[in-house]
Amino acid sequence: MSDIAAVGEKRVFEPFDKEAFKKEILNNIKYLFRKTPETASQQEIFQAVAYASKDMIIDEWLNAHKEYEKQDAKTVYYLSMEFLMGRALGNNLINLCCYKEVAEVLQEMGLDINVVEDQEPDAALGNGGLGRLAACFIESLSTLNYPAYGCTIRYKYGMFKQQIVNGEQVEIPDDWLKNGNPFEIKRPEYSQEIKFGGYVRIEYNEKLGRNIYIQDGYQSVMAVPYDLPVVGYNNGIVNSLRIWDAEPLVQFNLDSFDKGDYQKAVEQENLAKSIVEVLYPNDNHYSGKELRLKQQYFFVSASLQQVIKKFKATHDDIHQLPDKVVFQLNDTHPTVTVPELMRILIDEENLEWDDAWDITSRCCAYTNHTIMAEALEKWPVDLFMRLLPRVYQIVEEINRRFLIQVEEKYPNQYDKIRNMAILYEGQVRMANMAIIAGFSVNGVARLHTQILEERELHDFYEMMPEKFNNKTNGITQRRFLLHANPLLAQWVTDKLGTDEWITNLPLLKGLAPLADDSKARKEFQEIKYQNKLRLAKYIKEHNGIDINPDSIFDVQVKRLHEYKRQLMNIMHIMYLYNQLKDNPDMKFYPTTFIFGAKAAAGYKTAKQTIKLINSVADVINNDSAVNDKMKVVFIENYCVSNAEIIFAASNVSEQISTASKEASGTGNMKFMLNGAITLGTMDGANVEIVEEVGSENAFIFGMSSDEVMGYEANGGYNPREIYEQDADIHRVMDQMVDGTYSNGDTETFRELFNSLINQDVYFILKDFRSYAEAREKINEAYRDSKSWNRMAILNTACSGKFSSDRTIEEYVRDIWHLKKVFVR
Ligand code: F55
Repeated sequence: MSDIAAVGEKRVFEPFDKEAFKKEILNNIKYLFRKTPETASQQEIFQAVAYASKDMIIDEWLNAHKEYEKQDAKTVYYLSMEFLMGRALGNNLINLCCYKEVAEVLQEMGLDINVVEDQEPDAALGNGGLGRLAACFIESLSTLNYPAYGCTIRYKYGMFKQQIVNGEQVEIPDDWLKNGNPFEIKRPEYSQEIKFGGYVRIEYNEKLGRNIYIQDGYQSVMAVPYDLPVVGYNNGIVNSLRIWDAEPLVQFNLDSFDKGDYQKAVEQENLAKSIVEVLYPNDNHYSGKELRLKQQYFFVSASLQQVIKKFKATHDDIHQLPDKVVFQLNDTHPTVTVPELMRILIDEENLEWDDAWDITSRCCAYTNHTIMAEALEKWPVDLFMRLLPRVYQIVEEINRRFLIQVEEKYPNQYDKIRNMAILYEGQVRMANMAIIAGFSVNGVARLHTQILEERELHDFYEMMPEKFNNKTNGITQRRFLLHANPLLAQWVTDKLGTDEWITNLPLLKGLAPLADDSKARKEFQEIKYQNKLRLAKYIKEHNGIDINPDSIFDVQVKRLHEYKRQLMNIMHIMYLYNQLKDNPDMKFYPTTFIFGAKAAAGYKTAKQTIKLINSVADVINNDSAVNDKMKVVFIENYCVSNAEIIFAASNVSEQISTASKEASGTGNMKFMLNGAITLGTMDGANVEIVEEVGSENAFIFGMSSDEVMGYEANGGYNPREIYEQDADIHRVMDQMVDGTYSNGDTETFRELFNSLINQDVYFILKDFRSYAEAREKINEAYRDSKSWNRMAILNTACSGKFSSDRTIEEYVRDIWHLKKVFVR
C-alpha cells in the first residue's frame, strides 16, 4: 500500500475523493473567475482551492453544531481582542486529513501546494503571544471535541506589515481582506445593536417595584458577525471563530432630504468605520485610547447579547446560564464583560442585583498574561463614564459592595483598599474588576502564577485563594510540527510507528532512546539541515542575504520589547565581533544570528534597537574578515507564516528575558518541539522546559527572578560600575555612540546608551557576562555533533507537556467543565 493511500484511509469520515476535488477546483476557477487553470493567477487558484476545501468543511460545521444543540452542550466563549490565526488553508487541509491528497491533485494540475498556500494572507488579528495563544486554544478545543466559540473583532487592518528601510522599521497597513476571505461566512441574522454615550434616565417601574435605568441620547452601531471555521483534527468537529464587523444602523442615503437623518447616517457610518478599522499594535503596553475602549465594549456587548439570545431560545430560566456558558477573558481587554453581563441581567432580564451577580461571577473567568505595570489597563473614570454611562454605574456598585467586604474582613486596613479597589484615583482598574467578579484567576506558567500569588496580586490571593490557579501555556503541534516541519513530522511518525502524537504529544517521549542511536541522530541532523536550506532560501529571496546552512542558526524571534532583551543579544554580537577582529584565529564555530521582531509603532527604544541590529548586521555582513564566521540577519515582517519556517530551521532558541518579566513565552515551546536548544533565563515557561528536558540539555544563565525582584525592591543597581570595570562591555557601549555602527554619527544610538548606563532597568549589563559564558558553551557544544544532536532529539522528545491540548484539558477540568461532543 502506498504512503499516500494510508493517509486518505485515516480519515474517520468520508474518504477523500480526489477526482471530485479536482473538478471542484476547476469549477471554481471557471465560475468565480471565468478562467482556466492556465490563465488563472496564483491568487485565483488559491481562492479556488480554498473554496473547494470550505465545501468539505461546511457539512461537518453544520453537523457539529446540530449535535451541540441536540445535546444542549455547555460552551466556552473565549473572548479575546486578538486571534493571531495565520494562514488557514494548509491547516484546514491537515485537520481534514487530506493535505497530501490535495497536494497530489494540485501536482497533477501542474501546481505546487506550497506556492498556492503562499498566496493566502495571514489572518493577523493579533500582536504576538497572547493572540497566538488564543489561536492555538481554539484549534485544540475543536480537536478535543469541545464546543467553543472564539469571539473577536473583524479588524479591517490587522497587525501591520513590517518593512526595513535604511535599517528602520516602516509600518505598512495590512489590507488582509482586499481579495475577500474565502473561509468566512457573514451571519447578518445575528446582528446586534451596540450603544455608546448618552445618559441614563431613571424611571420607577410599578410592576418591578423598583427603579429601572434607561440609556438615552446614545449613538449606536450594528455589530454584524462573520464566522470562520476552526476545524478539529480528523474528528468531524468544526467550531467557529466569530469576528464582529460594524455597520451603520441607518443606511447611508444620499437622497435623504431629512437633515437630521443625514447627519445621523454620517455619524453612524463614521463610528462603525472607526471601531473596526485597525488592531492596536501594542503588546504588553496599554494606551488609554477611547477608541480602544469602544472596540472592547463593541465586541463584548455583541458577543454577550448574542449568547443570551441563543440561550433564551431554548431555556426559560436565565439562572441556568452558568450551566451552559462560560466566558474566558483573555487578559483584561474583554473585562467589560462583567458589568455588561450585569446590565443585561438587571436591565433587560429584570433580575435583582444578587441574582445577577451570582450568575455573572459563575460565568466569568480571567487569565492574566503579564505583571508589567505598563500593560495594566486603567481607564480614566470620566472617559469610561461618558462612553458607557449605564455600565459605569454598575462598575460603581460592584466597587461599592466589594469595598464593604474588604472593610469587614480587614477593618481599617487602608492599604487593602488602595490595592484592591476597582475605582481608585480617578481610574477604573480592569484587572481588579476581573479578579473580583470572576470565579477563576489564572497565570500562564508556574513561575508566573507564583509571582501573581506571592507578589503582584497577593492581597487578592490572601482574600480569595480558591480562585487562583495555574495553566501553563501550550502550542498546537498540528501547526507547529505537522504543518511547519513535514520532514520531522514524518520522521517522528516513522520512528514511533504511529502518528498518534498528532493528538497525543507526550507520545514523543518514545523518541528519547533514539538520542543514543547514531543513525537516528544523523537523520535528525539531516532534517534540520534541509530545513535550514529552506530558511536560507527564504532569507535569500526576502533579504537578499546569503547564509551558510552549515553555520549554527541562533535565533531570537518575538515582539521587540526591552524586557525581552534583544539589545543584550545584539550587544553580545558586537562583543564577539570585536573578539574575532582582535583575534582572527580564535576558536569559533560559524554562526548565523537571526532576529525577527516588530516594534509597537510608538515605541522609540524598540525602534532604535531594530535600527541597531540592522546597523550591526550591515557592518558585520560587509566585513570579509569575519564573514565566513558570522552573519547577522534581521528577517523582515516576522509573522505566523514565516515563523513556521524559522522554528523548523533553528539550532538555538534565544529566550533571554529578564527573569520574572516573561509571563510564559510560547515561542520557546515551538523551538523546543522542533529540536532547537534553549539558551535562556529561568523565566516564564523556560523553567518548565528545563524541568522536562533536564538542565544538561539546555543552556541557562542569568539572575533568578528572586534576585531581580530583590534588586528592584531596593531601587535597582548601579550599571555604571560594570561599565567602568568591564573593559569589553565598556568598548561595546562606546561603540554605540562613537559612530562605529552609524557612519560616524554619535547620536543615533545615544538613548540606548543612556538608558543602559543610567538605570538598565532590565539588567542587561548585569547579566551580560553570564550570557556570554552560556553562548561560549553553546558554540563549543555545537562542535560535538553527536552530543548536540542528542540534545536536540531530547528536546523534541520531552516537549510533550507543551501541547495546547494539555493546556485545554486543564482549563476544561479546573475551570470550564465542558463535555466532549462526538458526531456520527
Ligand atoms: C496586547 C495588548 C495589550 Cl494592551 C497588552 C498586552 C498585549 C499582548 O500582546 N500581550 C502578550 O502577548 N502577552 C504574552 O502572552 C503570552 C501568552 O500567554 C505569554 O506567553 C507571554 O509571556 C506574554 O508576554
